[in-house]
Amino acid sequence: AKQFGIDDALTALGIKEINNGSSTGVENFASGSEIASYSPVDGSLIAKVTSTSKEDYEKVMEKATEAFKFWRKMPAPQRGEIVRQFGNRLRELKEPLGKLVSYEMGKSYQEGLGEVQEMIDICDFAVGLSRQLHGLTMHSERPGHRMYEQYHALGVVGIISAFNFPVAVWSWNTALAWVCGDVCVWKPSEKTPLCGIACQNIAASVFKENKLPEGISCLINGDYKVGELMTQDQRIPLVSATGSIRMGKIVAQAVAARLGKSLLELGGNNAIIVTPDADIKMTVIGAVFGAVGTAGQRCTSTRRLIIHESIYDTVKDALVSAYKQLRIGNPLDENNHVGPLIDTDAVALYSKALDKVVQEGGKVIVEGGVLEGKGYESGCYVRPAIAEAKNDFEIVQHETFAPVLYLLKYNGDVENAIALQNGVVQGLSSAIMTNNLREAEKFLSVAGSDCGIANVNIGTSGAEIGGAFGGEKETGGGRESGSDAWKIYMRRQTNTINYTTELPLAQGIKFDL
Ligand code: UN1
Repeated sequence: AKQFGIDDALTALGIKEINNGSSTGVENFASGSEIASYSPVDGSLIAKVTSTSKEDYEKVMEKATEAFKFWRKMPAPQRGEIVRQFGNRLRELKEPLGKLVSYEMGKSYQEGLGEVQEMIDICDFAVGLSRQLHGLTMHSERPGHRMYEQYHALGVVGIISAFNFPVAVWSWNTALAWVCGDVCVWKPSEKTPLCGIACQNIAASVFKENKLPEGISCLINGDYKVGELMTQDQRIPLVSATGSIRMGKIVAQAVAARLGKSLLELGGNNAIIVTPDADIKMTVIGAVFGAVGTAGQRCTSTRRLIIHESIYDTVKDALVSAYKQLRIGNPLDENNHVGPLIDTDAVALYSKALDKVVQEGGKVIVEGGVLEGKGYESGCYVRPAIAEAKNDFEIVQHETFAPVLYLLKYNGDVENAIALQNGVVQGLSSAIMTNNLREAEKFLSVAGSDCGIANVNIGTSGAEIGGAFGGEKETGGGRESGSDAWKIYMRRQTNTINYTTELPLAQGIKFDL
């Protein structure tokens, strides 16, 4: 991995050191089985990571629970100061971390840097937030009484994240949770464990420099069984999980069985509606980036284009010629647009989807296929494909985490397009391309898009951290990142204070002794 400076990046992130010691953020706790991390870029083994055993997990939880008792009492703006330092450390390490993300996950280096930028942005947001954890005050119905609400730290927050945003999604959760006074236990995807270790090293160094206890940031490694330790753990009041709908249903039920809270950010089936009033050039840029960026492995990736029949052929032709320009190859080489899929299992799902759409009566108009030969030895590089399809095809209803774009045709009013767009079980991101105010407002109205994200003249992916991120229906209903998403990381308390010498009851109830 000498090429593109990967070795230097690993050294800068302290990956080498951690391998012979702890991966938990707690000294010398790591005794389970091994997880091997292979790069989809060139197929080579980057490193092996020890997965967390049940005994280790217990030790982590003890440390975390202890650390919480300290951390919750530190004034929130002081916690913000720690997050500010963490954000600055990320600024210093943006390039090596962006490179590791690209190498371990396979997204382009530019997108790897973008992901680290999202981490920096959420830190800045959290620093400001640390002085704004506001509750409301209310007027009491009783004389001489005051009522208000306050937000207190919740406890140990469990974070389960996916391979596709191996560092940013953790930071959206953890930066907010930290300023809220919580401590975090993070299980990154077993497909990107080194990104987890790199982040944990960065966080641990900042906590250590500030002489703060271990356990404010904890890392555990492993597959779903390790995740289960958290979902079933009564000591974890909130589990935030990002991943497939299948995983989310399991997590939600396990957490609900003990009446804990879960924050779910699950699959999407995101569409762009292209109306007769769309700017075609903008549509093509938005759709192509949305469909092939991150090799179609964002939960916000564009899966469906719903195009009005009057401009269908124009849009289709423009897309076909845009796809011809795409360069597929090593994502660390800035000349390439599309990198590999995460692993060969993902490649198999991609191939299956293309077979399935044809079986169901669809027509492939930009051929897919798995690339072979020099530079493609990992077996993870595929050609982005486009198929003409129908919304009710089973495969179209399903989220395939790969660069496969389905073209759907609508006629008549934009309402018909909205019905197609909403006609899936997922509800994450959506967009309309139009210069027609009526169409745009219909799309944004209560009878419009049913998604958590609805954009006008922007594609479906690439949301900024300032807004709340997440979606409806089987996307899970959770909101992370900006706006008031912080509230789920805290517990709300309503306080009524009587400063008189009487004890009047609410609702005018008389109870005289
Ligand atoms: C994800 O794919 O899980 O909006 C997150 C976007 C990114 C985040 C995607 N900011 O595409």
